[in-house]
Amino acid sequence: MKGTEAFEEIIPLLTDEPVIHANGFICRESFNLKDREGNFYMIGSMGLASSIGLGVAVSRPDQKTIIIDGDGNVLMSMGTLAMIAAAAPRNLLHIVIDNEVYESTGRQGTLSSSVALDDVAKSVGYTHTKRVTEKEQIKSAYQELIGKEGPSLLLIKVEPSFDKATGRVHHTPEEITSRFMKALG
Ligand SMILES: Cc1ncc(C[n+]2csc(CCOP(=O)(O)OP(=O)(O)O)c2C)c(N)n1
Ligand SMILES: [Mg+2]
Repeated sequence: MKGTEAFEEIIPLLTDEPVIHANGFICRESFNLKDREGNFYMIGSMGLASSIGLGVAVSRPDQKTIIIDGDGNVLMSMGTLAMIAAAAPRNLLHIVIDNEVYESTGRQGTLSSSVALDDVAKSVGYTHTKRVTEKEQIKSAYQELIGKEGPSLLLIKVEPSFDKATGRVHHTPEEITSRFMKALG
């Protein structure tokens, strides 16, 4: 499955959840397919979507919170997996689009080809983890995990295939922050 196809499956499943996106193509794909006020786009700072997602989940315990992360982002901030597991927000679903490369910067290989990020999450204490490799599996895996008490991690293995022509997020960081806070209420 291509990265874009993974987003095409996930986006229709979203309702009013805050969704915190990792930088690079993760932000750009989601923004271009469907911009939402509840989308926080982490522009530039790699590895931090998971920390922000944890903060949102802890401060809004009655609201499901979703992180859409990349394998390179997760590897850069692997300690945040442990912090999420220790804080144990039951309302957090952490989705990882794993293409085994830093696609946004030229497809350099990442360690996720030999380190199973779902196993790492399970080892540190995520309550549920699931790995999918086919786009047809995404909807049921998502629905299963969103219905359970987290923190949960859905690892989606994709081909490195994002389109370089995909436009950039055109909101300023200030706009992203203020509309995200408004959407949170
Ligand atoms: C601290 C820091 N280091 C490096 C970069 C450059 N950079 C931006 S996106 C990216 C790759 C992210 O990889 P991944 O999370 O796997 O997402 P993908 O690009 O594969 O969708 C890199 C290295 C950055 N923005 N910030
Ligand atoms: Mg990647």
